[in-house]
Amino acid sequence: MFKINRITLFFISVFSAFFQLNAQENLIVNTYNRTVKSLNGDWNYIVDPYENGFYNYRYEPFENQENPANGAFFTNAKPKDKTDLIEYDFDLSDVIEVPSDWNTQKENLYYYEGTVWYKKSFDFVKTNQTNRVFVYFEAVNYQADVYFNGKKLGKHIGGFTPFNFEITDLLKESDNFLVVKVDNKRKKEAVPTLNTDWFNYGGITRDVKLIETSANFIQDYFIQLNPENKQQIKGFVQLNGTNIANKEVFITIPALKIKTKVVTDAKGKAAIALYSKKINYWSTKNPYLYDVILKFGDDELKDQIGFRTIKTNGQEIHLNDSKIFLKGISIHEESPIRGGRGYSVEDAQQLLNWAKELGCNYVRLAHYPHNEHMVRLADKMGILVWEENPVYWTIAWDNKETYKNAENQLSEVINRDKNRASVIIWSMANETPTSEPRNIFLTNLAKHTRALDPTRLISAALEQSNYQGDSSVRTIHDSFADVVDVLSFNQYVGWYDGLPEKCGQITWKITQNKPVLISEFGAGAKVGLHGDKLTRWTEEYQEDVYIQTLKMLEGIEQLQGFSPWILVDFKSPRRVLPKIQDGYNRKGLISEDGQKKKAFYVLKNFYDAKN
Ligand code: GCB
Repeated sequence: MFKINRITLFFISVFSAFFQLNAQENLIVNTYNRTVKSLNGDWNYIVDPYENGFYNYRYEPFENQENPANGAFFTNAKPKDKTDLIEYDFDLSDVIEVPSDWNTQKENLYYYEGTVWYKKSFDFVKTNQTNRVFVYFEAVNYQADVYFNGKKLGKHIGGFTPFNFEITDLLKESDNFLVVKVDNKRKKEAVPTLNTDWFNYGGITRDVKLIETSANFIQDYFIQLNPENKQQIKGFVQLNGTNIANKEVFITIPALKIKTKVVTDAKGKAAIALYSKKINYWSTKNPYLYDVILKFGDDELKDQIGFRTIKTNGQEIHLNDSKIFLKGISIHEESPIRGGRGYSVEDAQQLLNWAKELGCNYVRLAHYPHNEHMVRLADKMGILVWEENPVYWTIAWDNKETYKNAENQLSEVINRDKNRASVIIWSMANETPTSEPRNIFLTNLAKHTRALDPTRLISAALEQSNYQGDSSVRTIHDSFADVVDVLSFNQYVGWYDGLPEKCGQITWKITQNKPVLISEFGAGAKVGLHGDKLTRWTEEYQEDVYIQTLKMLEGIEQLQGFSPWILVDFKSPRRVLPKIQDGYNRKGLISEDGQKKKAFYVLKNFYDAKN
């Protein structure tokens, strides 16, 4: 029915490859302190399980055709007269709230995995004609194909990291329409893969913003303490625009009386090196944030940045050269207020308040990058953070695209959060089975991370095993342990591995001379279910697992902290036991409706007693 010539196809694919690269390389940081207009709120949506709005009846993508037919949803077409045949209409379709997942907003979409089209219309008057405008998505799960006023801007893969596209040349003062095809189908070769233990929420799950910038502007900067010299603040600033070579950028930190000028190179980048002997170091007890102001021409950008070092020293972890024990808890990004995917400041505040109440100085954000509110609040609250890439369980280790995807998602979270003092550990993966291709995959990720960010530690939640075949002695036998800075692993003695009393029979022989963090331990309990401590799912069983595990872990000489599994019960389609799980993983110390279980207090007492 439709013919398209090869040259057109070629140009379209070159163009979309370019735009994909663009999305990650031109990420605009610090959208909190820029001129933005929110596109949150009601969007029209169309559920499209057959992807009828994307492919024609020969299963050829409409977007590869010179004149996309009226069936292509991204054209947002309307009948021109009464004879016109158009079989969809965004404006007559129902609305859905952005940000938020579709699963908990629309009952009939609870388990839906597939394509949903989103459309938002808006007017926009630029404050200055020469200004540029970008559309910025904090996260869309999992694949987003983005179109603006009928033109493709690009696509983004990965459900938990931000991306932006420029729309300056396509923008009108009125009747703009932004269309996003959101597809959350799980795939074997994706990151994460088919199999996880969390809910695959679909949708535009975080904020959408229009960012207005000058023609040439400050796109990115990295301003952190030099781990090798605590009197030096180091990094770079990167400009964006056509006139960015050899330009002056002023950096001011008023409280340190620093006012400095750097000059950009041909690519608009300049190295930063600032000195002060009077830095008030950021720490868990003193989460001091400095106002940092960057100025380039008319463009002025502020941030609040903490300065601290994080290093390992033999078997210890040092924050500002002092040993610190990480009193942690693992957290999934679910809203403790509404249920469903968490996205708001209030969600983040509630989760981190609970962590504080538990006595934590550290949280593990599992198993994927959480929203930016979390790390910004952690900065203010003095909570250390482990951030994780969603390389989970059985990834397609041999697939080059899978690697690229994992690396890209990791780069995006590092880009977003590299100025947050709270973030101390980048985690490459969780519970991945050892094999040669997996070791290469993870080692390459670690190399990439170190090149992007030499100021933080690298880890991964590994698995433990029997020492020389003896199940009463446990060890870490994994060559990736040689690559990480901090040796972390999950262990479930007392839950998946025997009964709680088994903790008393196990000793640990960890041979690596590195700090050890237990990234997970725990047990399931239904809040309000009571019984003796050998009855599964009771609060008493879970409480006993905590008591026994804490005793057992004292036997690990290198132990520098832990993040038990998990702060709050969370949704997982793997958890089907009626009356107990009902779709929830019950290992939370707090139920999904905010009730604390007995084990909460065991851990709290332990943390309160530990300085
Ligand atoms: C694990 C996983 C975590 C699961 C947990 C469990 O080891 O890392 O994602 O939810 O166990 O509850 O089984």
